[in-house]
Amino acid sequence: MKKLMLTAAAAALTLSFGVAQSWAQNIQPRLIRFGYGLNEDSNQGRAVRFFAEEVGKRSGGKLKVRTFGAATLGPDPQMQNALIGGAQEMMVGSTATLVGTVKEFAIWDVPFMFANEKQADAVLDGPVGQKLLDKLQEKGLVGLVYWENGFRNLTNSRHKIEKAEDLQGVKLRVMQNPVFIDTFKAAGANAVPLAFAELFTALETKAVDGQENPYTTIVSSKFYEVQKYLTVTNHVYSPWIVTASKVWWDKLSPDEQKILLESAAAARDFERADTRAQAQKALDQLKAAGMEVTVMPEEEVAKLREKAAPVTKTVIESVGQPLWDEVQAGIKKAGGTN
Ligand code: KDG
Repeated sequence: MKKLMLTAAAAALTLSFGVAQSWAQNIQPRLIRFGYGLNEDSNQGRAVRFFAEEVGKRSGGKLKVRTFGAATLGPDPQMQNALIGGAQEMMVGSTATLVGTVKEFAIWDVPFMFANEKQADAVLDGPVGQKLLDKLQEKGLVGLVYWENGFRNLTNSRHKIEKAEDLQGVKLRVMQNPVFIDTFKAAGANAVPLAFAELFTALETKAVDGQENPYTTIVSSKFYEVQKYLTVTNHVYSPWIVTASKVWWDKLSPDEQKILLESAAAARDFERADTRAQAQKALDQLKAAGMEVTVMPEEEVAKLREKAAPVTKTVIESVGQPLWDEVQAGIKKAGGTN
């Protein structure tokens, strides 16, 4: 009888500690508006929903994330401004559109810098990646983590692109970012900066001939419906970045901030695994959809790399040699094979 009483007392103590712990956590009921640009049925959409579920679980349902896909809250730059002004709480988008806010983010746009995901993960999740996240704070944004957009490849509706010279005169939509504009101008293309939300229509109406994005985006945005040719170049690795409004973030308790950071990191791991698992399937889907797929030969990729060299030099001058050297050291440390 005595043993039974001791067990019951222990159970009561454990339960009360658990309840006390959750009460001890300072979590207020909050609604978090989280915007993103790709379709809901995309790797980006799946990751945002994963994040929302994690936040709900870790906060006992008190922090509710309402997700807004397909740029319903506006293109990335507009959402960034909404975060800075405190009109929206969170978003995920391209680092490329942050270069006007923090110039050092241009380093992630340098063509052919990362050779594989292992290098990208090591640098983005390491000290250099964190240093750039921290720079956002003085601009009214909180950078939480990087997710994976992926290696970018070319599509167009005009003709097969196999040689570097085939890009000559192609009207190619690029992100609103000076490195992408300069890189494809140097390659001989007519680079046209456009918001992602306008891209499908621009391709459909032939306002532009082509664009460049990872396979998963080409599938989820149905670009194959209006693009005949796909050229595998892997010309740059694009990160996504999860950001929050600093004016909002600073009102959160440490417990609430910890939940959001841990959920964003868990969603990062989910998203990278999902995106990498989907990449080959996406390429197979594009072939099945009738796209003519060409792998640009290494000697032609080398010509693109050479044409882009002056652009890389300009980025190094802009971001500073020390930052460039730090990234290169991180790449070397990560090794060449993933
Ligand atoms: O909102 C779209 C962005 O998240 C990103 O996908 C942008 O890669 C991008 C592009 O080509 O605009």
